[in-house]
Amino acid sequence: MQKPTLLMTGPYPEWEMPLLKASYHVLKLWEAPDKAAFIAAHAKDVRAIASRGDLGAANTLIDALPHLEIISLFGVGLDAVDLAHCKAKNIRVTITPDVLTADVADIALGLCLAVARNIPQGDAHVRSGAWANAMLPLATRMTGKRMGIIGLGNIGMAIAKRAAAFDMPIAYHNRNKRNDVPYAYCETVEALAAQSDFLVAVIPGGAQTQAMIGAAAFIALGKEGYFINVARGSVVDEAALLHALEKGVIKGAGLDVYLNEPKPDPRFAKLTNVVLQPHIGSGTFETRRGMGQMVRDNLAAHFAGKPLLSSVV
Ligand code: 8YV
Repeated sequence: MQKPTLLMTGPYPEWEMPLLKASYHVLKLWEAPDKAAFIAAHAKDVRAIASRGDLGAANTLIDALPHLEIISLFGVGLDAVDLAHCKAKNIRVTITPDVLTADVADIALGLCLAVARNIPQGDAHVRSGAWANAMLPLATRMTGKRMGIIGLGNIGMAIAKRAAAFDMPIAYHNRNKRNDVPYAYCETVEALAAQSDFLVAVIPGGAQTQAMIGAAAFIALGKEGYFINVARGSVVDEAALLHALEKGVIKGAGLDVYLNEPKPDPRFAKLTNVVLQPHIGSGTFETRRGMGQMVRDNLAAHFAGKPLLSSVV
């Protein structure tokens, strides 16, 4: 039987490639020098897209593929796929939930600690030999400080669980109050910021959350507060964040995501009160193996006519 043609929009971990190639005729869009010509040449064959949460699939790509049946995303972010468009065209969409929850929560807490305790500065201090001449300035305690979580979904809950181990009182903001958690609910991001020392964003990106964390939230968080983002760059008004960091409106930030990835605004790199990571919240061998498996399992289920494991459309 002929293998179905699978279009990949960007690289996966290399161990995934032989596994995918065993079942599919794999096309690598990102390696094509002329993407439009590549798509036009293969459009009729493509039955599936394997993409990533951060890359998604544009409607122009979807519309160019007349026999597209399924988009399988390596990640949980849905902001880069137009679900209504997929639904209207009867194209299934799958994600990789749960497997990445713990790692994204871990990196959120890691960023809190790294920025408050000046871990990168301490590392540089030892490496450079500066320690022989001077002590590192004192840092800020994290234990017992107030944790504010914007987006109390699965990852938000995992962050809360970890924050509880640091004796942090926990509050959150969601579109709706949850009745199944003991944490304090704030109706607005600004109200949550006003009662947080660490304000962590973990809400989905997309039109509904576009720039929802802005200047007023940073003023409310205040000059002793830290902002952490493991969600999407789009959920923050990035100009307001840069201003808040440059002017000391807030104390610091730990960021895994940016508006322009992989080339974030160069002003971030000039700041000494930020810890920056290259969108690696889910970036462990363990999690990425689980994500790859889930992409393949969803695709295999689709082509076997079985129920999908984790479809959103
Ligand atoms: C991944 C993500 O980093 O889940 C998401 O939506 O952004 C991340 O887990 C990305 O999709 C893989 O590169």
